[in-house]
Amino acid sequence: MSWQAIVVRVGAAVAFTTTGAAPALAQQTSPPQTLVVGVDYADQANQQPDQQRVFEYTDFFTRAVTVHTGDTVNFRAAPGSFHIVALAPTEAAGRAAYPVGFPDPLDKSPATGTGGPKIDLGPSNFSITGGSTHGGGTVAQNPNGPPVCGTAAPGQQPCVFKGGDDIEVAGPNPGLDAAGNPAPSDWKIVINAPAGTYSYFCYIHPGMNGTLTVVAPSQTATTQAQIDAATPAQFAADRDAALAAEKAANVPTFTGGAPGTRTYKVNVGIGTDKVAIDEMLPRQVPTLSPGDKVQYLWSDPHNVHTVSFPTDSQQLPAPFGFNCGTSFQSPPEGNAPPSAPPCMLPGATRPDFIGDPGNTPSGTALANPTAIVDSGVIFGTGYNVPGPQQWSVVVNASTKAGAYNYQCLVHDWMQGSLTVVAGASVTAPPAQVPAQIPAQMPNTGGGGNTALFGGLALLGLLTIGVGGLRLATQRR
Ligand SMILES: [Cu+2]
Repeated sequence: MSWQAIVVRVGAAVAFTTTGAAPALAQQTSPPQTLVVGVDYADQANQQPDQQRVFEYTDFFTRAVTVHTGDTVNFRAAPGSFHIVALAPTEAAGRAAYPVGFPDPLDKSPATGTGGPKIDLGPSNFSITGGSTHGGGTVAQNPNGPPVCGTAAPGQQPCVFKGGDDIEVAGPNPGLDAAGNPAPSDWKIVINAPAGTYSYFCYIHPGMNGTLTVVAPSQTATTQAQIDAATPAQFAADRDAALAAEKAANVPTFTGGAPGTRTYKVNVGIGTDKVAIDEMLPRQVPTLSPGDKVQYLWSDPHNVHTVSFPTDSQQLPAPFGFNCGTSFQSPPEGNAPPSAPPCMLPGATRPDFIGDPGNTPSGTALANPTAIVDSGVIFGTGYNVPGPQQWSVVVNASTKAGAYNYQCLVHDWMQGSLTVVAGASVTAPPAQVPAQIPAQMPNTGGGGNTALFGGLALLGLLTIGVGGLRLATQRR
């Protein structure tokens, strides 16, 4: 699995508090300065797709900066990361004006996997210039980036944030160099806003945000030295909280009694306030007997995932594609040209780009290890799109014995497995099954406004539908 693929398909987490750098030296009339604010963080020790685990730091380093009118903020994406940074009066106002996803207005038939609405992808998956709290602005069609302003691309000037009700959205800015290798990637925006308090945040990771304060020339602004000094401790705190949450969730839990009456719980990713942990937790479910159930929980509020059997099948759909009504059409892989035009709903004038609606209702019995069984894309609670944030499979007398391997279509490295044995009375290995552990997830602490998202994928895929471009991301 390449980092490039990760980038395309990753999402992240949340940041609420504004514990940024402390005030700095006073300068009466300072020349305009540029402050570099980190977006995500490179943490190779915990970004290991080959071991089915990736921490996405859904955090800004730091979470608060104070500037003067005329200063520039350079949002520097960590190598391999994928976020969509925006400035707005508040994150909530930004989300209200430009949702990431919303129930399909063209097709009211339910998604097969969740039974809930099919989910369209919104404008905030792209660059928006001149936007506002009541919409409008120029929405680019650049699903794979780069942003339309503020990057090192030839001819680009910095973007400009005017304050008031202005909303400016970078669009996808993956942490890749021109050759597609992981590298820091800058997005610069001039702050031409009057004194006041504003928000910077990531659209695809609800709750990943920080506070931008614009002050009068006579007041002090944050210095780069302050940001740089505060960053290591902030990263360490984020990482340690995520490691603890991962450890706590990496334990098989079930309710029920004897084998054949159990419901096992699996987290399809979890989140802390500042990290999206893109991992199936636990990765392996103890042996299942007829009558047992596996309940998958979308426990990370700020990410998007699927549960899709079997792993690495060419028959699995892309996580985002075209809604044909009764079927779902994946966009072309990689940079391949479309083999056919996107399907259209009856009477529609444009393709309907949605999350994979899945092919298997929750509660369906597994048949055999090679059958395509797909939950479809499910958004965490932070996106404010309809759930439910869970889906399940069961084992019955007709389920073939064997190993059942599954993955997330958005984050290919997120993989897990179940083992099914035939017959009704099989004793699960006691060592692996600590009695009736309550299936409590670590509290992600964010409340309704903090969702972790596996948003990367969303963006990259979305793009495909609209613009025809796509990051070079192959499902393996
Ligand atoms: Cu995922």
